Amino acid sequence: EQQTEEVEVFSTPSYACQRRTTLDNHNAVLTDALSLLAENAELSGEDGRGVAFRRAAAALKALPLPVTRLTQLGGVPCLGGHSLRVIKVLTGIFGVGVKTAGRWIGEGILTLRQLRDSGPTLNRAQRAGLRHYDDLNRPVGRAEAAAVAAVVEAAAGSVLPGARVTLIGGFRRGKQTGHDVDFLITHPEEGREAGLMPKLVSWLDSQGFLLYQKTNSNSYLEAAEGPARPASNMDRFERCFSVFKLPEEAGRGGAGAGGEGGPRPWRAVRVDLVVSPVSQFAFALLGWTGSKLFERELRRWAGHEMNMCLSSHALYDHRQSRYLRASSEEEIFAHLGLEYIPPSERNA
Ligand code: DGT
Ligand code: MG
Repeated sequence: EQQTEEVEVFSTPSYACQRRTTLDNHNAVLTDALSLLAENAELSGEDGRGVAFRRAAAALKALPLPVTRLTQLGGVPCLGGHSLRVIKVLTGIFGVGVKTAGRWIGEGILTLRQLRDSGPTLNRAQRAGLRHYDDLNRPVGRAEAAAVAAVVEAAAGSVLPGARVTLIGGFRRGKQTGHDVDFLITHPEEGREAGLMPKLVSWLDSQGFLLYQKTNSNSYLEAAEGPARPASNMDRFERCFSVFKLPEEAGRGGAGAGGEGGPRPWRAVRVDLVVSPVSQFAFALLGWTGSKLFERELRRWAGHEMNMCLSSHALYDHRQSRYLRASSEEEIFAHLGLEYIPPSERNA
């Protein structure tokens, strides 16, 4: 699902004769799928399309690593046309990555309709993704984010009075639209937040706000992990990936109309919920506000320039061999020897 691990963006020369292509193919799933498309095209006499697929397959064959994200393929030639479009439509489904898309193409599934009809076994996330495909590929606006915020605040206030809900991600940086809405939830009294997520989720579910949810429980233990691994940017907070069923209000109308049945009273919206203990709140806030590149550069600065390890949980100083505490983002920037940059200026 969503992680901020480093991914290489490939750049490849256009002609196969400019590239060195060995027998080591790191993208066999995709290249097999594309070769199959090429064969089909050739068999039905569409030689042009056949060659296009063969070129696309060859470009992928030359890559030094497996592709994990579509965004890596920006610099790969010959993938501009039909090949990329097919992969794009399929990976546009929430819960479907390049690997799954490649497997389906290999099975002859090129469109959402074929996927719906021929039905390989989909997991829960993919079923939700396919069912709400249009909604989930339509940007979420600020008004919708505010409406989700109201729901999450009601939920948190109801299951843990005093809980604080903060809008994070792109909307905190002032973006007008987003692919999802992200929230960080904490409680001013350390420890009170423990076990909050399951309660939150069951409240939301009981009120009919959830179309899909997957909850991961907290597994971060500072003492147990020690400084050896704090740089890991995979979070160990209680976290919930979900799809909300957001009622469309009259005021926001219009945009929500979709599907065969005409205007609908609700739309599906991706929502990420994260719960952090208040002692880690500033780190979580900084780590989840983004942008992704800004976060990556913060960690790079911390490591290379300060000999520190920054994560969404903590900041470890290797020189002093200790964790540096902070209760605000300002303090973390100060620890890092950086001028404070507000969220609206972190849109790197
Ligand atoms: P969007 O939703 O496409 O408008 O853009 P953002 O900036 O809201 O991006 P999003 O929602 O993918 O993630 C929000 C921020 O949270 C992102 O800038 C980096 C951070 N983030 C996302 N997933 C993870 C994760 O698994 N671990 C950590 N530590 N941070 C994450
Ligand atoms: Mg977001």
